[in-house]
Amino acid sequence: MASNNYQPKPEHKFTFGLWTVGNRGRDPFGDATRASVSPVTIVKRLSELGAYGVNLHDNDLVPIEATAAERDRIVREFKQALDDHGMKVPMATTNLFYDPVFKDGAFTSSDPRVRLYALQKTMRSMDLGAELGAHIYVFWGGREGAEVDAAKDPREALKWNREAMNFLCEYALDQGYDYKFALEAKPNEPRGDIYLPTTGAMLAFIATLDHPDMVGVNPEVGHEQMSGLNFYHVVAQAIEAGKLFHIDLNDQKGPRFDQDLRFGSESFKNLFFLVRLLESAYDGPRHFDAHSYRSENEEGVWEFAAGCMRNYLILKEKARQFDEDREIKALLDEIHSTNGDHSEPLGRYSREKAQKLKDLPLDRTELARKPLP
Ligand code: GLT
Ligand code: MN
Ligand code: MN
Repeated sequence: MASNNYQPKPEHKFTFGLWTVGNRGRDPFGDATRASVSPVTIVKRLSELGAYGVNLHDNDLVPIEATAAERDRIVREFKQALDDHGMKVPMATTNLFYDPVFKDGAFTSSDPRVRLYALQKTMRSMDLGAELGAHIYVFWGGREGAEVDAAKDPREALKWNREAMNFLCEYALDQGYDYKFALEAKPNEPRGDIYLPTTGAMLAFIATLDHPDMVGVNPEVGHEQMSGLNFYHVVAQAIEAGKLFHIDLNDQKGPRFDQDLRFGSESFKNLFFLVRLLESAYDGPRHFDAHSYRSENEEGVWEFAAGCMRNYLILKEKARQFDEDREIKALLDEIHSTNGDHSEPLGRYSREKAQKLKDLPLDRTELARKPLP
């Protein structure tokens, strides 16, 4: 039955970053266009909209210069708000890009002391995330890159990055934290080029780590589209590899700067297939890393957040209709039909099988004649 009720509910597992709904509309060319919203208010407003939880960087909640006592008070009040509104923090991450100390990277800075500071900051932030109940830890290395390739050998940078990931996996295990790490790729911005620019590159990197099972990916719609890729295919590969640990949903107008647009505002067809895939093969949070437009005032931020969830639910409903449509089913059956001939899986190689296959009468002209609907 078609549903006109696209009301989000916690069971849909929709989440937002404190940095997304808290975004004040700043961009490289212009200052903030609205006031900041406190994390406690964000928790309250998002729960009223039907969200499941909020995600955060360490410094979205605790200012970088806060004393230990201030930190404890902020965290206590925030936990109270989570309890009061039945909201979760499924994912946490570290801000390794805002402070000037990270101007040449965090885990890949040329300065070993900066690399150590990045590790120290991440361990403390992992403690915070664990305290808030997070089980997914995201790494977005926005500053891990270069403008000037003469200054740093990318092979060195990769080694430093790997050392950091291995160390932090051990730290999580040692502390008994139940974290899965999710690596988020982006091809550029804020760096001229960011190392490990795509989710595919991340998957190859993960295979070289000491604890590959603990580490997966956090693909973002806009970031892969910046590289001109088909996001649906990117996510399908991550799922097939058992590596989709988190996902950042938004939208983007083609390969240009990172736009973080409202989910489902541009790429209808690609996101339709994405939602259809997620609904059948992904159980984790649906995180919106989308920023309301700087022309919005504070009320507009909540309308924007509601719009992201609504668009997801509309696409989910369309996916259901697609899967139940008898005409579509018949077409798919026709495409996949082989009259039963040779439809068994290829299976493992054997010399006999290879010989049999070489002798098989396959008429390419006749095969090419089969029309596809
Ligand atoms: C930053 C970035 C996002 C990342 C966040 C996690 S921070 O806003 O643009 O894509 O997901 O660090
Ligand atoms: Mn993101
Ligand atoms: Mn983005």
